[in-house]
Amino acid sequence: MTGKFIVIEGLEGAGKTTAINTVARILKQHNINDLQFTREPGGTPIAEALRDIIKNGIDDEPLTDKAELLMLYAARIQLIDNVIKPALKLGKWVIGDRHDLSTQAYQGGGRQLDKTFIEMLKQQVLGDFKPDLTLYLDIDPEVGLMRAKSRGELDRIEQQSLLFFNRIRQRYQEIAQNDNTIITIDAAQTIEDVVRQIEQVLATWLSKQVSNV
Ligand code: T5A
Repeated sequence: MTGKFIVIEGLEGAGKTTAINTVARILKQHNINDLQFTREPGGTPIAEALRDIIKNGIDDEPLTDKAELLMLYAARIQLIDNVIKPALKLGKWVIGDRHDLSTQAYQGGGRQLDKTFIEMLKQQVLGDFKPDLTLYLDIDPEVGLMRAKSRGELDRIEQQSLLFFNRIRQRYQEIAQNDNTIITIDAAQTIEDVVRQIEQVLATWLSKQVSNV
């Protein structure tokens, strides 16, 4: 039996780390122990090198929006082909810290890159590969960035304007509304309530997977 691919999405400081730990704990409670964790961009040596460039740039050279987009897809396909697909084939369950939805939201919504161009790249690079389930942690960017800031310096993307992050949130919400593999979690709640909501949502989803077998 092949594994499943579950992705956690959301703005900076939405609480993805807590959500990932919660998902892993619940899967283990359901005797799903063979887990593979990934993060994007990153997760292979080449993808991690690209992550560093995407997050920090190199010297003062401006990184164009299109180059950023292409690097994200280069990193993603390295991860999918070398880590995610082999893991799923072995029956492992993969828990992803971000995936393609981030590109739709950040590069599509935030950077306002052409939708047709992104869609064409997505089709060429990913084909019909997509997560089985995405938990989208919805947070007001002002709250999320404040949480992220409290941990230290902000990177190249985190230094963008609030308007940029509001556009990202709007795109996340639009896509989530129209895709029934994406479940929205209210990330403005206390950590305990976020954990409880994820527990409920995942238990329901898992019971449907069992009844579909
Ligand atoms: N990117 C990525 C793109 O532009 N396009 C893409 O296609 C992809 C894949 C990745 C950057 O790349 C961009 C998006 C990002 O800018 P990253 O370092 O992985 O960089 O950034 P994030 O994924 O945003 O990581 P963060 O660590 O900033 O966000 P998290 O993981 O959501 O935050 P987390 O869980 O560490 O929580 C932050 C703090 O808030 C507290 C936590 O304890 C922690 O201190 N917290 C709460 N506090 C109160 N109430 C709650 N409910 C809380 N939940 C967490």
